[in-house]
Amino acid sequence: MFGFSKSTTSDKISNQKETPSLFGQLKNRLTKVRHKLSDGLTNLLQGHKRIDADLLEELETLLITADIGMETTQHIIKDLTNQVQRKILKDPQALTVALKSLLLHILQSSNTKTAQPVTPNFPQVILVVGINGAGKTTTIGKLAKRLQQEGKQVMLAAGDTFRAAAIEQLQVWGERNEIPVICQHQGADSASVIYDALESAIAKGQDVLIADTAGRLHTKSNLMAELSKIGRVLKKLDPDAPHEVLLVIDATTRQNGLQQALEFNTAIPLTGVVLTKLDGTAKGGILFAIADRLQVPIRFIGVGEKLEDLRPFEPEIFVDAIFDQ
Ligand SMILES: Nc1nc2c(ncn2[C@@H]2O[C@H](COP(=O)(O)OP(=O)(O)OP(=O)(O)O)[C@@H](O)[C@H]2O)c(=O)[nH]1
Ligand SMILES: [Mg+2]
Repeated sequence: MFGFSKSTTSDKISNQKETPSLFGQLKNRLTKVRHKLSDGLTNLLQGHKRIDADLLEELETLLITADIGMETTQHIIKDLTNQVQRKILKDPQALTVALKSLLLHILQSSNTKTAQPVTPNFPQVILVVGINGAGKTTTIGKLAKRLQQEGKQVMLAAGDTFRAAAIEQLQVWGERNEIPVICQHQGADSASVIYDALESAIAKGQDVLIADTAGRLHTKSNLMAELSKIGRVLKKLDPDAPHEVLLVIDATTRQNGLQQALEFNTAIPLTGVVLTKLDGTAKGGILFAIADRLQVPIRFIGVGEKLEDLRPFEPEIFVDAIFDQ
């Protein structure tokens, strides 16, 4: 049993350093991301003897096609141009180092800690939101297991009352892993299910409550309003809840992911992002666009369907894994 105490300020979602072998695995899983950014940059540099307007323009195109997004790309190019003008950045080879450092800075500057419950013995409430099929329920399963392995008492709220199968999916998973799941019938009010779950989690002295929600399109205002309601209702029991609002984004959705993040953030302020399916065809740039535009930390990345494939996000390891040759 871990010496976990509710009065400590330690993160309940821990961000432990990953081992070197995991770095290797991460590198392999991020093949597509690496191909686009790192190999793309190497190819680009081979064609240029010095840093000029052409090179910077080609770099701009590369970053945009890697899904980094127009605004973030422009910030990066502006900064690099400035370094060239001030003669800090002289040769093309140094460009990789400068770019890596700018990308890392974007990820680090948005990297805040997870909020903890203020009221003693109250659970940390993690609300998980996102569009259909992004990987919310899978992420909850992986996260719950991870927290359980750290010695925490975890409870789940089956807040996706839209799909009947969603409630059962969570119930079956909960039974198998001995994690209690609070649910009602299909069609029940999601906010009421999550409210009941928090009441129960408080009564039972749970450490963490993770609430699932139905997948919804960020463009549907009535569905987005439901999320605001969940936030309001939780505050009746704990004014600080939810402590963490995690937006799960499928990394293969490309630039649309940024739009999703902006809309969800308006409905309920996000405190973190989980980027799933980075092992697929994703180019990964969206991660930088979200961190830069929203100033919200990436908490976890999904690089596969197995339990261990949900990794706490470490900016340095991630950037190194992308650029390591
Ligand atoms: N390759 C890969 N697949 C993933 C990852 N995360 C989730 N998936 C898969 O994505 C699919 C959808 O996952 P769910 O967790 O059901 O998604 P959801 O957001 O809960 O979906 P709805 O409840 O329908 O909105 C499943 O087949 C998962 O196995 C990942 O990091 N990599
Ligand atoms: Mg789901």
